[in-house]
Amino acid sequence: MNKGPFTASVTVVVPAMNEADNLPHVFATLPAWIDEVVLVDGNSSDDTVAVARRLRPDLRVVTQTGRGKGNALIEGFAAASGDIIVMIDADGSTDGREIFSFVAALEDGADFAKGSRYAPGGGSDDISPLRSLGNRALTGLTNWLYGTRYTDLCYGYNAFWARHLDAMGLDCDGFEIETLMNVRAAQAGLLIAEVPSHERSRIHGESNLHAVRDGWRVLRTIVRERFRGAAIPRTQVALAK
Ligand SMILES: Nc1nc2c(ncn2[C@@H]2O[C@H](COP(=O)(O)OP(=O)(O)OP(=O)(O)O)[C@@H](O)[C@H]2O)c(=O)[nH]1
Ligand SMILES: [Mg+2]
Repeated sequence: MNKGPFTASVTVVVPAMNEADNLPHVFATLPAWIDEVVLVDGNSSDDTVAVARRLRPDLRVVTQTGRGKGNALIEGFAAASGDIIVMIDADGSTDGREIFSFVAALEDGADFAKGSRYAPGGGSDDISPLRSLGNRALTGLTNWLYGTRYTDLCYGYNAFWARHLDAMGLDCDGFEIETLMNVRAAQAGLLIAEVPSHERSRIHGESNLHAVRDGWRVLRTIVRERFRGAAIPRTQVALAK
C-alpha cells in the first residue's frame, strides 16, 4: 500500500487548536507517500477541522477529550495505525519535508528520532532568547540526570516506532510532553537518534506556550521522572556495562 521510499507505514499526528489559517501551509509540505494524517483538534473555535478536511479528504480527525498539547498528542498516537508515528505542529513551524530524515533515521535502526534545532544543520527562526536559555538549561539538567547527550529537549518535531508507545507509557497534559517522551525513551533504553531540524516562525495566530509556566512543568517532569523509581535508570546502567 505504501508507495513511498520506505517499507514502514507512516502516520503523521498533528495537534491543532485554532490553526485554520496555518493548515494550508502545513499540509502543503507533507510528502505524498505519508500513509495517514491524524489531526487532533483541541476544540477549536475557528474552522480548523473543516479546513483540514477540505485539504485532505482522507484525514482522520480526533477531537481531544482533555486539555493541552500533551493530551492531544497522546490521543492522536492512540488513534494512529502506522508503524511509524511522526509528530509535527500545525502552526507552520515544522516543515513536513523533513519527515524524510526522521523516517530514514528510524529505518536505519533508531527507535526514536528526535528533532534538534541545535544539532549541526538545524536552526530556528522562532525561539526567543528567554526560551533558548531555558531550553538549554533544561537540556543540560536532563543530560546530567539521565546520562543522555541531547542537544534540544523541548522541541515538538519527533518520530518513533509506534511499538515503543507502551514503553513510554505517556501520561501528561501539557507542553511537557516532549520532555516526558525524551526522558522515558532514554529510561526505556531506546536507541535515540537526533535529527537536525529547522524551526520556522509560527505563520498566523498566537502561541499557546507560556515560557515560565510551561518551563516549570518541564522542570518538574525532569526531576519527578528521574526519582520516580529505579527501573529505567537500571536499564541504562546495564547497557553501559
Ligand atoms: N489539540 C491541541 N493542540 C494544541 C494545544 N495546545 C497547543 N496545540 C498545538 O500544538 C502545536 C504547538 O503549539 P504552539 O502554541 O505553537 O506552541 P509553541 O510551538 O511552543 O509556540 P510558538 O513557538 O510560539 O508557536 C500547535 O500546532 C498548536 O495548535 C491543545 O491544547 N490542544
Ligand atoms: Mg508553535
